[in-house]
Amino acid sequence: MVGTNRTIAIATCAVITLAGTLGVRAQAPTQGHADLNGYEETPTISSPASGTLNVQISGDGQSLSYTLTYSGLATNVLFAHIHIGRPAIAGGIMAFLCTNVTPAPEGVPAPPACPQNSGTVSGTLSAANIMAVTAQGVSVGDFAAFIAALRSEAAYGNVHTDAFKMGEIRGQITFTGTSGNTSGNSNGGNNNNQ
Ligand SMILES: [Cu+2]
Repeated sequence: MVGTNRTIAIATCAVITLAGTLGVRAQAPTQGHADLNGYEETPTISSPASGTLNVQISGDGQSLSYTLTYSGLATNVLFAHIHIGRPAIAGGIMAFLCTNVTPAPEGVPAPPACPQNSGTVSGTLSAANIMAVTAQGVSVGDFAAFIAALRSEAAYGNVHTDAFKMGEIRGQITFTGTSGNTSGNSNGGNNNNQ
C-alpha cells in the first residue's frame, strides 16, 4: 500500500510539473507592468509624482487593455503615451493612453481624457490605435510590431504635463514577474527539488 501510494504521489507530481512546464512554455506572459517616475524620463526629471501602468494582451493577441494610474502631478496633464524606446532613450509615440489636448491625434480613435493631477484611466488598444513611427520602423496600424516592442522591453509609458512637456514620469514596460508566473514557478521549484 505504501509503495502504491508513493508511486501515485510521484506520478501526480510529475504530471503537475509537466503541465506547469508546458503551460509556461506554450504561452508567453500576457501581463505587463511599468512603474513611472521622473528619474526614468529623458531628460531626467526631479518630480514628486509617480504612477503605474498595467497592460494585458488579449488571448488572441489582437488587443491590449491598459490601466494607467498616477498621482502627484502638480500641473495640467497634457497626454500619456506608449512610446517605442529602450530605457533612457527617447522614442516616438506608438499609441495614446489618454489626452486632454485638442485637436485629438489624427487617424486614430479618440483617446479618453487624462485625469488631472491624480487618478486612473483605462482603455483598450488594437491595430486602429497604432501610430506610425516611421524613423523607428513602426508602420501605422502595425499591432504586431507594437506588441513585439513591448515584449522586448523596448517600449515605455509616460505622462506629459504643462511643466514638463517632454514628459514628467516614465516607466519601461516589462513582462517578467507576473503574479501567475510567480505561483507557477514556486510549484515547479518545489517539485524539481524532490
Ligand atoms: Cu509621451
